[in-house]
Amino acid sequence: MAVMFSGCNNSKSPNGNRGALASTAAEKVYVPPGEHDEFYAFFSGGYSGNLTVYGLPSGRMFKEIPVFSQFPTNGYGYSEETKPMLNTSHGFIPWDDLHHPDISQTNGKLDGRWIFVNGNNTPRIARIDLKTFETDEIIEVPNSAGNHSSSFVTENTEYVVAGTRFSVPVPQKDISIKEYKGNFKGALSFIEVAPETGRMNLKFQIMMPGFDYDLSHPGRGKSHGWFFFTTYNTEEANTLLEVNASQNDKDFIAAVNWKKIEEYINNGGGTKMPAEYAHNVYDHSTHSAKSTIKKEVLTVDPTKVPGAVFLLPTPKSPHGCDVDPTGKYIIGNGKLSADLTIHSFDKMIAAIEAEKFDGNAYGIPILKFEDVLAGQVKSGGLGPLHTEFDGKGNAYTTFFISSELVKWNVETREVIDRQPNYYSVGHVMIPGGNSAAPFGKYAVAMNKITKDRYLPTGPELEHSAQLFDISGEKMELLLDFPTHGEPHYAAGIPAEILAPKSQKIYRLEDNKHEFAALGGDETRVERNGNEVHVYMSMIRSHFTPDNIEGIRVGDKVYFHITNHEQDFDVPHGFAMIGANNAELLIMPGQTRTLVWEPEQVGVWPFYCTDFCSALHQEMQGYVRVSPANSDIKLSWSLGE
Ligand SMILES: [Cu+2]
Repeated sequence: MAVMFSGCNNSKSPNGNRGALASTAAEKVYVPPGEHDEFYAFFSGGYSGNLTVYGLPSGRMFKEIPVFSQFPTNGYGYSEETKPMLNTSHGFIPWDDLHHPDISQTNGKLDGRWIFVNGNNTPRIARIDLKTFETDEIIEVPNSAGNHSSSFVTENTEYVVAGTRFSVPVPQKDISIKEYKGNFKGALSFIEVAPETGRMNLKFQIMMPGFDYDLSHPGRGKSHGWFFFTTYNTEEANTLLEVNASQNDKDFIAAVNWKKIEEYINNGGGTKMPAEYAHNVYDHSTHSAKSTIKKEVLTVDPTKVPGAVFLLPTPKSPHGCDVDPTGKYIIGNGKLSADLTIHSFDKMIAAIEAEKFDGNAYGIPILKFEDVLAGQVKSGGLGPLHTEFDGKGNAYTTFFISSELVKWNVETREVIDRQPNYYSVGHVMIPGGNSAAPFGKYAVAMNKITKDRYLPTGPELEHSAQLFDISGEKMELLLDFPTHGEPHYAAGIPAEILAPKSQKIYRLEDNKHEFAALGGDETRVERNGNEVHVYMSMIRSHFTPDNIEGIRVGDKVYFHITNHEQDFDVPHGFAMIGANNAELLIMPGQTRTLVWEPEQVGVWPFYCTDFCSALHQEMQGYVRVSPANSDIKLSWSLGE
């Protein structure tokens, strides 16, 4: 234990084993040149706002997918086509704090169509297409703040949820923060997902008491139709929360029968209220996003739907809320508790049917702890946070304070094994972890503190993921690798499900972008007042047109650029000197638009930023910028 706490001093032999054992571990993670990993792993990028894609077991990072943050690497959030993705009711928000990725499911199994992630800060849920690995849709969540207990999906991806961490006045108003208690509300939002297209729609919000809603997981199997949310601050304190929100010995897991609420709504229940929230959708045929502001949301008062919401007392300030693959057990990890609490779904239903309640909170029935408890794990660890499952009857729980991963049996609650983490582990991920069918070969621990695990890089270190082989009785540490931002949870899926359907190009004949230049004869430059539209094409190794004259200071120049390549992995870039937004990286068959507002007279070059052929350096052109009052005619060259 001492080693785990002293973190900074054990650089010589942190895992104690060298020689034969270490080389066995190395072989298990070694993916030879040209061969592929067995799993994709999607890591939340935390405050980077983005999602990162890794291979397991190698720990190699393949891609960073921009979601909530502007991304200069490819111009996401800078190009005219992608700017609408970052629109919100607060205006353009070019960053967020991305937390929990979850892969779509069919019949409780990962289907690999989409991955959902939440923006924790400015409440949003995004859907990423797993054919293109691009963000297709972002929906803002009204009446919420700190969208934390998200974005988990039900077993047929009927819904993705967004539970608010911070309760707020609903509707927002100017009131004293001291009036928190009883006046603030916690919205649990159910966003329906269209089965064919994945298109999201905020179907309803349950207006819960003003607790903090921390994490959530869907029921499955017999508990399908229910959703479970951990709460803290059931004290409804509004100051010094580290003391005042730890007064109650038990907080709650809120059990929500969403099928019952759905039925209530489908029969005309619920109250429509005004709300402003953005819904941003990217269209792969026009290669462009549109942002729409919605004006209304359907809210549900849980006390008006008998049998829909119950509170399960759970010690002590619970964080993780995890449902085992069978759907029988709901595990609440009390972050101030040494023991894990396992609730039984069957016992919960029996207690509800017998109406054995222990009072209520704002009209929501509270069940008795003993009536719903299946058992506890007396682990001796400190600060349990999250639990995942291997599909073979075992659970794996992270302990933040004692920095360890503990394996235990779900039925007997006996501890089987424990492995130290370096250091302060948060989430753990087993591929398929939030599903009825996990792939229990590897577990990845996501550590908050890295200290001496890598070469020092100044005060800032990337966080650390630790890969364990969990195929045997004992866990075996195989590999450390850095992760970008602050990872909160990850989602893994066998490569054989995703790789075969990964898209290689965008077909030019499907390009319906309104400013695309699809044939050489469509390339041109047009002036409309002080707006100049350049319809440009690119193919190895030239731009058409290349030399443009007749641009004036004060013009707004739109470069609409279509990449004519139809070959896998041949993007071209576009960079304009003095452009104060970004460069663009344009995929084969795609159209992207960069706005440039020239401020200085002169002849200014542009060029391709992505080395694309032996003559990549020759892929360039000029724009001549004349004074604002110049009468030089607009002209350009097409290679003649
Ligand atoms: Cu190029």
